[in-house]
Amino acid sequence: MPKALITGITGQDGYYLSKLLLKKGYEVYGTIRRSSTINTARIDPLISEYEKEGKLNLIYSNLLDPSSLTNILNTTQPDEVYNLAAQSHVKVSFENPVYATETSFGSLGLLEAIRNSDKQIKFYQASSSEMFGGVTDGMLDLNSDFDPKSPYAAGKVFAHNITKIYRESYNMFAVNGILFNHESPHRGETFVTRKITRAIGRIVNGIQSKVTLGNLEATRDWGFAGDYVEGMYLMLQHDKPDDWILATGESHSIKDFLKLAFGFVNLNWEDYVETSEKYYRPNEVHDLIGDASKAKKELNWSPEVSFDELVKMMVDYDLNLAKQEKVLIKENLLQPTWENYIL
Ligand code: NAP
Ligand code: G4F
Repeated sequence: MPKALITGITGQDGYYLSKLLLKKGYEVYGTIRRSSTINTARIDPLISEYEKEGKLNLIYSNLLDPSSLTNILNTTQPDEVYNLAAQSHVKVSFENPVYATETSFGSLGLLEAIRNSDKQIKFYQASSSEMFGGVTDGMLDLNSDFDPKSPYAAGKVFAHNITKIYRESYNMFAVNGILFNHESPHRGETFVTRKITRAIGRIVNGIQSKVTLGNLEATRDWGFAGDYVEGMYLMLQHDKPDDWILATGESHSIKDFLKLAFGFVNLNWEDYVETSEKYYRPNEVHDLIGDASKAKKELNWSPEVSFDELVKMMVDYDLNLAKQEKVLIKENLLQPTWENYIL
């Protein structure tokens, strides 16, 4: 039975990837961070299903603590390591720049731990389209230059480069997946797509009246996270290590997203959306669109879920969630604090 170690298993991609690998029969080890409240909500259904039989195992660790990484590799001896851990919010990376970049620098500690324990372990690094800094001419591909525009992106460029350096220097199976934005009902609630669909659910259920956003003109190449983790897995099954882009090749503005999402509940987005400087970034990545033709050709990967299907999936999920919240609010079991939330 193959063994995989996933850093950042409690995040959006950690949920979809662990689900995929568990279904494939892997024994999965995931790193979690100690926090004052329990942070395993996304993977709780997987814990119930797989933990008892020892298929899913959670271990405390932090990418900022290399000793924890060495210990985990020695005790679990995985065949594959998926390094998904990051402070992944671009705007927050301007507010906590050292923490955000140091976490990406932590990838080096993990690569070193692999090099010193077992160089046969395959390593996946979660690289990001943010490294390109935006479109200058046509679609972004593997020949496009990196021009990071945030501490987050600068940290990711470091992790990307060091992964390639370890591949070339030590003959390690280390790959970079440069993924464009991917979303889902399990997307963090402070990313723009989920912030919008959460607000729609609450507006329809009468527990929120408006949503305040930042730059509505930016465009993104949005795909479905469930499709993208399949690509991560395929990269580690390829016969040789390399770098690949995963993207849909389509881009839409925040306004397009708003129009479509509010349209699904027959509301006009302009009646519910405000903008505030608070959500603007010191430096913006205006437009992103990616060319995933190499992944299609070499990995036989292509996204299955369309933009419309993705938005509908997120709206439907959040309508249902808000309906449940409404019941809890009525029974005084939940405080309706959402409009004051730091998002
Ligand atoms: P996410 O939902 O924000 O999850 C990030 C995960 O990293 C969480 O499990 C988080 O733990 C963990 N983490 C944060 N700091 C850590 C640290 N210092 N040590 C150990 N774990 C830490 O992100 P995601 O959307 O799943 O993305 C997964 C990876 O892909 C990230 O590296 C992200 O930068 C990259 N990426 C994402 C996208 C996208 O569109 N989603 C696109 C390109 C690249 P807690 O739950 O405790 O916070
Ligand atoms: O949803 P976002 O915060 O995602 P962003 O910055 O594109 O980053 C995500 O995708 C990257 C891949 O390209 C990942 F590497 C990264 O980890 C993360 O998953 O913002 C998207 C756009 C931005 O242009 C932002 O300025 O939406 C704009 N926006 C407008 N109003 C907003 C808001 N973003 C957020 N988070 N919140 C707003 O209120």
